[in-house]
This record gives sequence, structure tokens and C-alpha cells, in this order.
Amino acid sequence: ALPAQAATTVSTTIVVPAGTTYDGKGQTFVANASTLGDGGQGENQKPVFKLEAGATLKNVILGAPAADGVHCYGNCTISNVTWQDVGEDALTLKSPGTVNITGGGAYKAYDKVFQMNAAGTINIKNFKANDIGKLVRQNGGTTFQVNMTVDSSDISDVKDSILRTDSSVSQGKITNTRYHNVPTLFKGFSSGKTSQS
Ligand code: DGU
Ligand code: CA
Ligand code: CA
Repeated sequence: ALPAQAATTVSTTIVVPAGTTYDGKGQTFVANASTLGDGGQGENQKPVFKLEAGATLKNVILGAPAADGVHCYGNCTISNVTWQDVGEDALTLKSPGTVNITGGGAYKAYDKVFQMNAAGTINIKNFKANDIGKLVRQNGGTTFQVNMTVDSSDISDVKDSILRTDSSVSQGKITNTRYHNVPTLFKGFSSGKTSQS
């Protein structure tokens, strides 16, 4: 048998430059709690990965602590990334763009998984989430437009909702997805802005 691979401890945020791909090759990464953050609910923790515009992150496992997870500055692609124990949150859109998430999963998120702090789109496909507060949250009180889609995913044991916004212009769409123990699919959307099939 192959020896178990130890987790890589990240003490300084790994920056993925614009337009490039970081392939974690299935390795597990954990934050150094004293430099990036302990993964609790305290704000202003640092991300383990910072993706510049057009960057891709793939084949990564984030273990505990995961601090503030992944930050995207513009368009980013997230492929086969699993958060085993979400930190303050899993991923944040920090400047306008589209986040495409395919494969992977997120577990044990006390509150939010994906945090949208800028206008844009988040597309989640073939994703698994269990024991979370919310899957996607547009930053509370903001009125810019965020389009959220979830397709072919499996979402279970949710405390609040799958998609949540306070913006009357944001949209949510859920297709081909199974849920179990989810109190509300959509929260805060205006009428006509959600669909589910
Ligand atoms: O109450 O502090 O939770 O990016 C608002 C929150 C919000 C952000 C957000 C995040 O502004 O901190 O983690
Ligand atoms: Ca937060
Ligand atoms: Ca955060």
C-alpha cells in the first residue's frame, strides 16, 4: 500500500496568478492557525488560496483548519476541490466575475459555504454539501446582482437555506439536485427570480 500522505500546512496564502492553474494533485492543505486563521467564525481570517482573475484551482482537499478558504478576484474555476471542514467560510468572490465550481464538496460549515461579496455569477455543478448553514450567501444588505445556479448536486443537513440574498435583482436556479433535511431552498429572492426543476 502507498503510505498515507501528510497534510501540507500553509503559513502564507498561496497566490495563483492570473490565468494560471494550480493543481493540488489530491493533496490535503491546512492553514497555519496562527498566521492565516483558526477556521472559527472570527472575521478577517486569511485565505489558504488567493486566485487572481482567470485562475483555476483543482484537485485540492482543504482540511481543518481552513481559515477563510479560497478568495477569487474575478473569474475563477474550481474543479474537484473538497472542504472537509469549512472554516469561517469556504470561498469568497472578492471582485466581480464568474465562479464555476465543478465536482468536490463542502462539509461542516457552521454558517456559509460560498460568500458573494461582489456582483457576478456562481455556477455549482456535481457538488456535494452536508452539515452546512447556507450553500451560497450574497453579502448581507448588498443590492448588486448575483446569479446563482446549482445543478446535479446533493445537498443535505442544511440549517438555513441553499441560496440566500437580500437583493431584489439577484436570481437563483436549482436543477437536477437532491436535497435532504433542507428547510428552505431560496431565501430573500424577489418573486419570479427563482426556479427549480
Ligand atoms: O456581516 O461581516 O461575512 O466575507 C457581514 C459580514 C460580511 C463579510 C462576510 C465575509 O461583511 O465579513 O466573510
Ligand atoms: Ca463571514
Ligand atoms: Ca469570510
